[in-house]
Amino acid sequence: MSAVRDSLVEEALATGTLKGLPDGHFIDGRFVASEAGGRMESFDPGRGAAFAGFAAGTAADVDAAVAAARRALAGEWGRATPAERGRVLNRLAALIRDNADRLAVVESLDSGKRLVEAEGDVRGAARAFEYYAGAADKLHGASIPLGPDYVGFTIEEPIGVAAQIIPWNYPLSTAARGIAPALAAGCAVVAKPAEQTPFTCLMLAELAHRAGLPAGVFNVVTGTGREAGAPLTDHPSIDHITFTGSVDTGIRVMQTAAKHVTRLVLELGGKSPLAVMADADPDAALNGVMEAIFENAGQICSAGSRLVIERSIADGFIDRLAGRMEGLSIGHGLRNPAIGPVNSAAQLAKIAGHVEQAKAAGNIIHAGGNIARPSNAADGWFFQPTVVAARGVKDPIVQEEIFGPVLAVQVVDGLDEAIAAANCTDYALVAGIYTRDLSKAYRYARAVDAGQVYINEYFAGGIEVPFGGNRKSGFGREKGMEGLRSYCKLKSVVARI
Ligand code: TXE
Repeated sequence: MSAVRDSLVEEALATGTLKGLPDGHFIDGRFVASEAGGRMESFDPGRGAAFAGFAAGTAADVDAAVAAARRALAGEWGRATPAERGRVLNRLAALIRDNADRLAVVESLDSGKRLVEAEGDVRGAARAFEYYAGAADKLHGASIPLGPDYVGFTIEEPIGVAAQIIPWNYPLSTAARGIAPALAAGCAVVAKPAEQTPFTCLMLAELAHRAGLPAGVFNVVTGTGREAGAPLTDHPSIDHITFTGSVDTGIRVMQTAAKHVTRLVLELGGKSPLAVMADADPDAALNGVMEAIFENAGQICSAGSRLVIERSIADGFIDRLAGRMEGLSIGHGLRNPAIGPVNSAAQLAKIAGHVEQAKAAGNIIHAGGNIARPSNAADGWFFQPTVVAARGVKDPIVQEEIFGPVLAVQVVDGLDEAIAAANCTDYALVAGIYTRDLSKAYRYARAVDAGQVYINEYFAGGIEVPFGGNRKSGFGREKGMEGLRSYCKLKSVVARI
């Protein structure tokens, strides 16, 4: 139990906001207002009401942030040794832990997610900085054997200024998983958090500064995608873009990046299958399926949003699933219910639209299916945990990312059909399987197109494990040592001796 956290939760629930939220962009080591003076508001999804204002940035603020990042690279940060960079990141990890309560409460209030999940995200963010702190001075090149008359080797150089476009579903953790390796590699960063959730990224930048990061190394410009995000990705002085968001915006970012031949990592959506085979441990599989789709009310790129289940166990499993869902509490994220709100009115309308379309097409709804209005948070944005039977592989409920607590069920016969069902969408981010037969599990892992496969525990692993997608889910990898290399440019040096 933490008294600090409890008093922050009480303050937020009683007053509808929190005192001391960061205000302004964070540019060159300090908070500054928008050059054009613009402001916008962030909403508490649990109440469906605005709780704080923040700076609405434009191209002028982006220019200032990119210029600060360039200066920082040319200054002491560019000369820091990898070990010195690692020490700063370790201090930042410690500061994140020292400020964990405040970060978690702000994250929950801003994004709507349950406080326990926000606390997990904060721990994950600290862990990301700790992991890459340890990696900063282990980023070796290779020596290349060319015979007695040559010396050949490679150097991993920082790519330069890295832009980070961050979504609203995991504001702090997405920022951390991109910014930590960028700083470890020696880059400078300009981050643009989602306009729905700007605050924890600003808090992170301030903590980084307190940890000893020189001014200008980590800048944050808040505002909309159109006014602040687009000028950032279109900036000629940006060397790399990490974008996490929708496929449509990802395509736009890629087109913009092409103009300047800017490197990019795209982490887009998913429609990830979770196969449950007849021989699976039924309780572990049930818990796994629930967590895969209901964590963060289903607003996860890697959510297990399709249950692919063997016919012989399908009816009993779906009955148990529907039974478990009836008892789930829904409410304000800071009250730690089983399911929190979705992030915005627009997202709620999108989810409801998909489910209404399925109902109209005749899909059977096994559970949920409607907007929820919990008695203690009636004006918030909530959707019931929902299970929908799919009508074949072409069904939109199977093909389209809903990004909400809606599980589509595909019934199959045997492993080959499970693999075919898993591979039936344009997305290829994650796939999971529950089975006691390891040979089946590995065959599935080989045959599905996905950036990562989870066997008998969905979301297994952490910052150590590379993460990213194929096809419409994007390309490039974050996390792990692969994530660090995303922020490096490789130089080969060969000498005749
Ligand atoms: O995404 P956008 P939205 C999916 C999910 C969701 C849908 C729409 O299905 O329902 O996308 O969400 C910034 N140039 N995911 O509209 O537009 C924007 O300000 C540069 C999946 O919120 O992709 C925000 O910071 N940046 C996903 C970020 O892009 C631009 C996470 C994401 O917003 C921009 C979120 C532009 N032209 C949504 N336009 C995942 N992969 O986890 C917007 N942005």
